[in-house]
Amino acid sequence: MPEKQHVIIGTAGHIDHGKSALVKALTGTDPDSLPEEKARGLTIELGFVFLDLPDYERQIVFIDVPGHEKLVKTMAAGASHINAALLVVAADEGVAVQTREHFDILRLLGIKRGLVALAKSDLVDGGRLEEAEREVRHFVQGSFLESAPIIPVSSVTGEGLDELKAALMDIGRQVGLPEDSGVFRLPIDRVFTVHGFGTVIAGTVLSGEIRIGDRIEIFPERIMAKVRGIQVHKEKREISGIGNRTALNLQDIDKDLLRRGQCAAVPGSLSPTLRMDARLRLLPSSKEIKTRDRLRLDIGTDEAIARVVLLEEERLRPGESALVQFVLESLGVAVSGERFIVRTFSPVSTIGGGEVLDPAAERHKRFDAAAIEGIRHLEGPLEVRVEQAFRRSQKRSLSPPEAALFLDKRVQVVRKVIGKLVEAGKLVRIPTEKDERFLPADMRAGLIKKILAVINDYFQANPHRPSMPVADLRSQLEQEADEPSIRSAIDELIAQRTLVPVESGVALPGHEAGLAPKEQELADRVEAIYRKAGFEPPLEEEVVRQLRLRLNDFRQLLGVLLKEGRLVRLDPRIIYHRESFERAKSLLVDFLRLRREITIADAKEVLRVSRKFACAVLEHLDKIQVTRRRGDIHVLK
Ligand SMILES: Nc1nc2c(ncn2[C@@H]2O[C@H](COP(=O)(O)OP(=O)(O)OP(=O)(O)O)[C@@H](O)[C@H]2O)c(=O)[nH]1
Ligand SMILES: [Mg+2]
Repeated sequence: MPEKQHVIIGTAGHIDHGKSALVKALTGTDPDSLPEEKARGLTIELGFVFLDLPDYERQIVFIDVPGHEKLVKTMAAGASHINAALLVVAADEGVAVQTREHFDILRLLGIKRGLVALAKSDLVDGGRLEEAEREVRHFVQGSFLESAPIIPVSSVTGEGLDELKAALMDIGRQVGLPEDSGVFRLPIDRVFTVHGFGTVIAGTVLSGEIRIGDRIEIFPERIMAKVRGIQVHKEKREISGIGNRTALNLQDIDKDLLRRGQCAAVPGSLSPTLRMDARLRLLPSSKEIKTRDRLRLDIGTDEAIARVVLLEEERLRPGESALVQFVLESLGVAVSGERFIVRTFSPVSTIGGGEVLDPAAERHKRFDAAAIEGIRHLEGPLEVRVEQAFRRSQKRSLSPPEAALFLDKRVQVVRKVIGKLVEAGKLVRIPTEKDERFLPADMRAGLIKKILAVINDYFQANPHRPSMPVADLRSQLEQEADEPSIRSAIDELIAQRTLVPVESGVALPGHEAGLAPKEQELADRVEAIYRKAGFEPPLEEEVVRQLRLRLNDFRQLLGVLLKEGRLVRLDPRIIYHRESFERAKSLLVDFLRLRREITIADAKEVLRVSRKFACAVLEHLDKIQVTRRRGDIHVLK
């Protein structure tokens, strides 16, 4: 049987106004299941009750919340992901303190649908009922409940229950599926053990799907677990998905590690953080707040304690909104666009709420115009948000799935926008072996500039080096960009012929290894020694000793002299001055023209050198293909 789409309806309202009694009257099940709740006649924990209507195409699920003033945190957790609200107001008492507070919370959470039950109608006469109805109508003016039905009901006599049920079914039909990022996420609202079944977590699947055997990660603690079983509405399932109230039986996990407020999700898909950027709106009934105030931040099913940093104001007044950064006292998780509630630390009252814009923010300086502009972009249209996702990643390229995770959007949707941004010249594609990544075009331009500056500096400092090793370049740019971005920028510069590849490095075109004046002078002295030595040059060690050079310096000079062709290496031990070699070559070639062939003994005689040198010169002539060896003789080629 295919799963009916769940419609999750949260109760709200002042203590003792009849929320739980109403849920029981509608469903036959008492949401207050704890002995303590029954004994005290009040709700302490969230109650989850299904309303079974066989002919209805959807499945209504109630989340019954406590009305007690000390349990607003539990109410906020219960209301965090509901599709519609059932605001319960007792007809005899009318709008009371937590009626207001719960209603504020529903509005701050962005709940769009619902209705009002005017409860305990059996306790009042018609006149009072009308009065109460007028009061409620006035109370909900200008809100999502402005034109919602207000239905008098009695859980004792059953009056109005059918009408209420019909109205709830109507609302249920209007509830569409939420936008799905495709990445499984379930904020935990209940943890329990079932005999013979093990540890179970339950909550509403907010995105994606979950199957038996899947691995999940519990955030923010980053505990890994495996799904052993799935239940939806008390029945076993192989799979559950978005919008469904779902219980997951977990393997390899201790119940003591689990609590309401954690979030089960695809491993690696959330970023536990101490900093979140957000838009915060204060209720008109709030008092003024200032930066560093300590607040309670209710996000998802969790409550965190945080300091608020006002990024663009000195103080925030009632009814106003501003960009803020929350600095949490312990790690938390959220997704982009997630709603939250803010309550004062002590005494506790609900003062505002808003929307998370950057769920894993950097630290910002207050009044930093660039940072504020960046956060504001995250409130903009999707195209602006996608671009900002790349921009905020601080010189690091991102893959489309990474950007989609940050924005809590489907990868396909984000990919499309990326395509447009590339076309508009705002993003640059960075191909890698595994995937493709993207970088904002201006950051890429900055990186290219930086690369050229680093290379220029390098050749200023090392004029005799033929190239700058790519590894050196990378290590100097580590702070500037990630590896794929650097590699792709270098490739691009090579393709443009702004750089030339040389062995394992790069050089500027036309770069000739040159020497500083002082080194030049030393090189001249080295060259002079070889020139003067003619056909019987000294060994390298002798030159080093004679000029009192350091071996490394000498090698560098020698490298330049050989590269420039002022000296010629004949074999590992013998180096000739170019002029000496040319002279030796022409003497031997003359001899060959006359005699057609030459032996080592002949060469010894012609050049008047020892066998070692004669041999080296002849072999080098073979090597540069002036001559060719045939047994013991060499002939012209
Ligand atoms: N006469 C009458 N009494 C009711 C009705 N509904 C609830 N009550 C009584 O009101 C008291 C409180 O009812 P609950 O349903 O527990 O109230 P609640 O809103 O769930 O209270 P909390 O969960 O603690 O916020 C109980 O004693 C109920 O019997 C009703 O329609 N008529
Ligand atoms: Mg109750």
